Amino acid sequence: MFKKILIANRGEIALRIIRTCREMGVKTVAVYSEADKHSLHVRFADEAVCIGPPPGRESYLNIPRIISAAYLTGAEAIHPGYGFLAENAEFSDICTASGFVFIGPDPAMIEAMGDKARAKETMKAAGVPVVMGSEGIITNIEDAKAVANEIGFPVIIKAVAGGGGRGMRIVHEAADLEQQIQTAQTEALTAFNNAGVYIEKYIDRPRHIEIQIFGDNHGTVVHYGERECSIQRRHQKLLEESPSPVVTEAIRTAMGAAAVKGAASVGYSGAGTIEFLLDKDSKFYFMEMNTRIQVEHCVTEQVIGIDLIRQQLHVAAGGKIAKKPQRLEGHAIECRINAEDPMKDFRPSPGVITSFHAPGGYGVRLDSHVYSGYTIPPYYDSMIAKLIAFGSNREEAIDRMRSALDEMIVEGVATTIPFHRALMRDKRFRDGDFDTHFLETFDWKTV
Ligand code: MV4
Repeated sequence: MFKKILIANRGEIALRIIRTCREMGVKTVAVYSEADKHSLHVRFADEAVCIGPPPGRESYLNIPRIISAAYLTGAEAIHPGYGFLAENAEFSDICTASGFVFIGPDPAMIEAMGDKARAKETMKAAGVPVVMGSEGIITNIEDAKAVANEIGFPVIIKAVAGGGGRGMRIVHEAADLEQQIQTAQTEALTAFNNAGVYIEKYIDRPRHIEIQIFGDNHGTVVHYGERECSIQRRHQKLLEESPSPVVTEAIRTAMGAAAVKGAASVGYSGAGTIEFLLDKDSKFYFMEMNTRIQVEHCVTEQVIGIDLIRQQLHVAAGGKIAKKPQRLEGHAIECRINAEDPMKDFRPSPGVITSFHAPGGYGVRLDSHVYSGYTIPPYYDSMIAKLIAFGSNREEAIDRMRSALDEMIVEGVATTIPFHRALMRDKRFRDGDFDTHFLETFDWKTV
């Protein structure tokens, strides 16, 4: 095992990684921007290096400064967390070339999954179900028209460099196709510096279900069940749970096997997530693969009983993972507590937390880097805590979450807590009767 690692991140995930490292006897190096001097990841790491001014591109996204910090402190490995440089192929490459172990996949893997059309073709070749559509990017309008007419309208145009819902458009009729493709290409070029787009059949009101997979460097790939992530607003997840209220043992087995087959076909190593769309007929289709640990990994940890950060370090250090299938036990739900005002269209609400009380008790976990007197800087994402409740079944987990939310106190800034309190009391949510469009009509103020 490594003696010392550098954590190239901030906030709750930096703290999450430090906690596991302390348990394992691995020393930690925090890096921080000038805005994060008083952050808990700086305080709890064994060493901390200031890497620059507040804006991300001058600190947490600045590769030379992070590599310099690793050299100076004698770290052996670098954990990127999520966001920032976690899915930057160049960073993975530079870490390795500089003599550090990158705790994540190699650059070729990150690149292959970063191109959404290429990722789809790779999965299709491995036998993973994909949505009907163009083979690779659209190169001429006549081919695109032929594909769209064959699969039927509505279709969806997606940017190859997009992902997470950026650069998509739905086309309802043939007359609009050419214009929409051109607009999509122009927008993709501006946003991603890559005009490549592809076409798919539009799946109406799908659910977003993802499979947690894990590979080691000895050829083993396993899955740890699914996460239900359909509760999203403008492609930002607000709540995740495992298992999904609609995934049967048969769906789980098929989806898990498909995810493992896809990941194994590329020799995947480390933590990864395969995202699927699940349609109304319970058919599922590959959507994207994330080559990092995700925000919502905690719900999987609670139902599987494995510390996924520990396992990332274990695999990166050359260790093997257990091949035996893992059984899901109980139910876990995660609510993202963001410093955003749900009364004002979820507008960010940075500032000083004047009072803070963390809920606790049986079956409650709070992953957070904030405290009373902490200032939420305006430069980074607005997530300040993840509240996780688990129980022997979904109803128990929801009731426990409702109770934990009711005792949580965050004063000084607006948060998404009132939204989640309403959600826990909503009949459709409690019945598991929702899809990716649920929040378009859910009015938390009237629950
Ligand atoms: C789709 C789709 C319907 N049909 N693809 C949104 C995020 C990006 N990863 C892909 N997304 C979608 N792709 C086809 N062929 C609907 C969505 C979608 C969605 C997916 C997951 C979670 C929330 C969503 C909200 C709107 C649209």
